[in-house]
Amino acid sequence: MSERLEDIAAAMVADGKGLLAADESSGTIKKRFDVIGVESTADSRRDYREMMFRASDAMTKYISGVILYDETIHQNAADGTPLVDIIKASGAIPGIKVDAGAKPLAAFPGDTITEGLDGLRERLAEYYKLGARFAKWRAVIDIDVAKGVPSATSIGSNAHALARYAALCQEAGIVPIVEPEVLMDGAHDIDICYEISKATLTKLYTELYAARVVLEGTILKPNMILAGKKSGKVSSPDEVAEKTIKLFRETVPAAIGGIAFLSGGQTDEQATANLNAINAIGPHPWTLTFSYGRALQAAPQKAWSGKAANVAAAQAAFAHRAHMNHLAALGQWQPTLEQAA
Ligand code: 5MM
Repeated sequence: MSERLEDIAAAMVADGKGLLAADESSGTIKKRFDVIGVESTADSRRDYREMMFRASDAMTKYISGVILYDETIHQNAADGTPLVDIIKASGAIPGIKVDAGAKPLAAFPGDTITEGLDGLRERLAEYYKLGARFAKWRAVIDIDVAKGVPSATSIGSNAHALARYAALCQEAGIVPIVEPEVLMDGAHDIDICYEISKATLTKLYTELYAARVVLEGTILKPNMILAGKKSGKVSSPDEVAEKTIKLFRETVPAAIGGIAFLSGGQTDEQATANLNAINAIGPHPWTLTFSYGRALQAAPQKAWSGKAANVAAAQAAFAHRAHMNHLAALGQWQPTLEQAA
């Protein structure tokens, strides 16, 4: 494959394929394993991820790339094959999470700043040698209007960090996924999500221009525009699609390599239905696909439950969700396909 940043970015969103976000940090994967009653050890994490990367039906047809965690990019499969080689053999591109997580922003209670810039140039050089051709950095923007969260300082600091990260990635020959996640956990309505996302994306692209980031060699990983979970409202796919695309037309340059949404705590089927509705009202200036963590993995995690005997069933569950999201990335998904399965 070409090593030009814009070609890597284009391949990440091509043909209705999308990204598998398997970059849960140790704390997050433990929480996921707790739910299915599996102890989180280096071996159980390896077995679980190996199960997905060897799901050849899902990987070859629907997955363009995998976002890995530092531990995983160094791990070998049970038979000694590097996990990165299994991903590459399926035709998917290995990627790596390089942020060090969201930490409290001093003097701004309720706001966070994502850390990890120190030493990043050296870490990127190492990840490139290990096979990573794209990276991910996630900024977390919570919404609590009554408490003045997010502050303009939080949005500005996170956008600036994303731009510094993106410039370092491109210097290293690595495509940066820029992920400014406006959380859907709050009690806010869809219009507040729209306004906060608008402020975030506007600031993000101002900072990316200022940092001389080549937009064609970037992928945006955004939240969809929808009502917060605690609002008691579930935004319909048509409303999500209309508001998400309206916002992107106002704020996201057509030049970027593509858009790959996060699922953010939506149910599996919501994440698919909303992506489908977004693509069904196209054509759009960008290719829009998925970069889901929970909405791709919840079903296979449950099916697997830590047992080798369940590997085939878990791989089938993963293939099904990946297939549904592939169709949604093409605007060709229908709810009846879920029932049929
Ligand atoms: C897979 O989860 C990722 C890592 O999260 P932590 O660093 O908090 O452990 C996360 O960044 C993920 O890539 C994105 O949020 C998208 O995942 P979802 O589940 O929202 O689709």
